[in-house]
Amino acid sequence: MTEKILVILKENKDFISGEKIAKLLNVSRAAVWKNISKLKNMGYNIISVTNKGYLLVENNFLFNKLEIEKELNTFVLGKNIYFFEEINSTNDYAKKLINSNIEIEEGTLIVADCQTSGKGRLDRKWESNKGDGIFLSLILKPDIELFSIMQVTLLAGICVCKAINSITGLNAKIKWPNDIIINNKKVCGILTEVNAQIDKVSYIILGIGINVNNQKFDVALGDKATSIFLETNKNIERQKIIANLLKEFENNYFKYIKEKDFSIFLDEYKSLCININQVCKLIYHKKEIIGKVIDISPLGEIIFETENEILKIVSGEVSLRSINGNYI
Ligand code: BT5
Repeated sequence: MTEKILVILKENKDFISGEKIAKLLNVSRAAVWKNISKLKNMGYNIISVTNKGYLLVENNFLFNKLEIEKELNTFVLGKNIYFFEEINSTNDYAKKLINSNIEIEEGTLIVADCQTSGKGRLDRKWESNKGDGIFLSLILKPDIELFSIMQVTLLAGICVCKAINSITGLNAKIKWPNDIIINNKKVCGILTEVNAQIDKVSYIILGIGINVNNQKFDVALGDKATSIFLETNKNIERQKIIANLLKEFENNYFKYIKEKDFSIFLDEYKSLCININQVCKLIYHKKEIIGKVIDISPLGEIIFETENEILKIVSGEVSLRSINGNYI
């Protein structure tokens, strides 16, 4: 009911009485009052005036479960949301849910306003300050083989780029496999973790971190990171990006699961990928190899040409670095 009252308050630009809200929702005035108090505690600025009723002073930057639910227009993804003001890591929480006795629906979404131990790949740290970024994990249950997980990650990269670009007009690109880059700096990272039996996937945890309203970063990151705010000088409501991203991902993910074929997204991936035709250093099994990325295969591997051979490489413990400064 809290959400319904919020919608009514948002739709009314003038005061609306408790009685009218109660009538609209067919509930008691006491129930309205209780839920208005709940909204106030959540940070909504609601003015109450005797004989006039309630007026919501809009604050576009509140970020909570209600605001996310209100924006979402997906059918499956995000139907179940766990929201935290602070958590160690949304991916770790997803793991906890999967290992609990609760039945977890496909598309369950975990979102936090801040992470105390945000993780990157290989236990690297993901800077996750309060109020600035998107930290989310989606629990998926695709009927695919272990090898194909990488393709789900690549697909997510396409969708993050499209969501950022359509909302902001920026030109976000992908650094293979799944760093999202704007003007040579990292704006988003994706961490996919898996729960599998033999070679079949049981669950995928798709963790996505996007820098949205960050005005600065830890010195340790130097100038390797950027945010949408730093690139546009505008603050953006994070829930809008989440909604756009989930809609985009839902369309593509279910298409992918049906066809079990990444090649239908290959042209789009390649058009967003900054590595093609770049000479770079590949860090692979702790070895550094210099070569040129000549293409991306229909399975999503990079095709890497060195002096002596052509390698096909799947994502995993690989890192690509530009040697001519074209990207980080
Ligand atoms: C990633 O790892 O890029 C995956 C990041 C995934 C974060 C999300 S947030 C929600 C979910 N819950 C989690 O706990 N994690 C996921 P990797 O490719 O290993 O990159 C990590 C490197 O990126 C670090 O070593 C830093 O150099 C850099 N980095 C750290 N924080 C950053 C930030 N906020 N913005 C840009 N770069 C960052």
